[in-house]
Amino acid sequence: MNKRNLNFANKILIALILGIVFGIIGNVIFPKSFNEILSKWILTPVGNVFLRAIKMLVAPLVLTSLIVGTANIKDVKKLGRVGIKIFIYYILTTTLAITLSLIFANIIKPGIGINIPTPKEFKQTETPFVMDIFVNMIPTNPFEALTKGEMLQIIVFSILFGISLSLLGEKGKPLFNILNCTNEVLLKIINIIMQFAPYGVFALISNVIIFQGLDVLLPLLKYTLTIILVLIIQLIFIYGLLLKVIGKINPVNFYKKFWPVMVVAFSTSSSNATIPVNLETCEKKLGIPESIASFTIPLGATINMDGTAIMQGVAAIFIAQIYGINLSISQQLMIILTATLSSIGTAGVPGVGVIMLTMVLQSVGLPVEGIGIILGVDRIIDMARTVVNVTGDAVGTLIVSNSEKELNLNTYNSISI
Ligand code: DAS
Repeated sequence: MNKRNLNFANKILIALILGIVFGIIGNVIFPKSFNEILSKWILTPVGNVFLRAIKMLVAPLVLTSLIVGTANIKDVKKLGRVGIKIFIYYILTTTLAITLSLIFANIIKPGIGINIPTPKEFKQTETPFVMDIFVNMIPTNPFEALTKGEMLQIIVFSILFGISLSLLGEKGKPLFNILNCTNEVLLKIINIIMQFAPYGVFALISNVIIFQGLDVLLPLLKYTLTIILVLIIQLIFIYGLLLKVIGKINPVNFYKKFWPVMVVAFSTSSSNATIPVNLETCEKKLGIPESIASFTIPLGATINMDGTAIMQGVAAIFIAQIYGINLSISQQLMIILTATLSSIGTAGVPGVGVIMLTMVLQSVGLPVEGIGIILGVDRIIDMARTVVNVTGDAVGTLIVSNSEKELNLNTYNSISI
């Protein structure tokens, strides 16, 4: 287990438990008037400061990580077929993952059972005509899109900017390095903000339980189990089927050899930290050529996050349900679009997925405050979804390698694990 990460996960868990206990005590023992003062003067401000700090980063983080992420695809030109194939695989599997998550979240309805009043300043936006969604994705002024937090416009501009930057080749290197460094700075800021997550989690969860009582725990458990269920389906059923039917290889060999990589992903909650062991397993145990793995594994760790997309899909439906908001089909299609695109911009480090969730919620006009309810359990879910993120990268690499007749099937089928 990654010691530092484990300590942080423990702190979040302790904050969650203490927040629940304190909330129950407040709900059962404290007089309502005292709870209102406590909430108004301490819990709400502390929770909102933490949420605002997260929201502060979304627009610049999406901008820089999408530009850097797409500019990294410069090798597509060099790698031709492999780059195009792996990119199509990324988009298809992430879209499938999020669609699965929406289907299960709509069937299980984890957020039904409590009705939390929407925040005072929240106003539900009407559903735009579906074609307007696509037209409005094109920003007339990218700076205005940034200041207004128009996430889809920021995404479109960032992807165009990143591809153009990569086409500049060496000339674009200085700007790429500046943006890459800016992205690193933003991730460092996230790291600092997440150090305060235990306080934010305590304030946010106790603030809900003090007024809602224990009713909120069951939906939170259903939320967590819904995500775990879809993650398992994606990990075993979807990837197993893709390896068997598309990759035309025996999936059992893959899982037998890949499970140590899953353990590293689970304990670090970081796709980036898992890259070395993922690369070594792909090349030494799965028979993938270094020329392909060295391109697709780091790229996948940056722009391919099926597990994160699953969390974002379930979270969006859960948050709509707890606030009693009905999402139309076009809004749910919008979730698929923004979560698929946001997974390109999600860096492979702990906890970034929930920050990008802000963007998905904003794109369909859901209260971002809902993140405060799920934040307490997000650390545990992050460990599980990172396993799916890295496994999806390796499955795509295997399928593409075999389609290029470059997979060493003797190594892949050898029993040594
Ligand atoms: N934990 C991140 C990863 O490394 C993704 C996330 O936060 O959702 O894959």
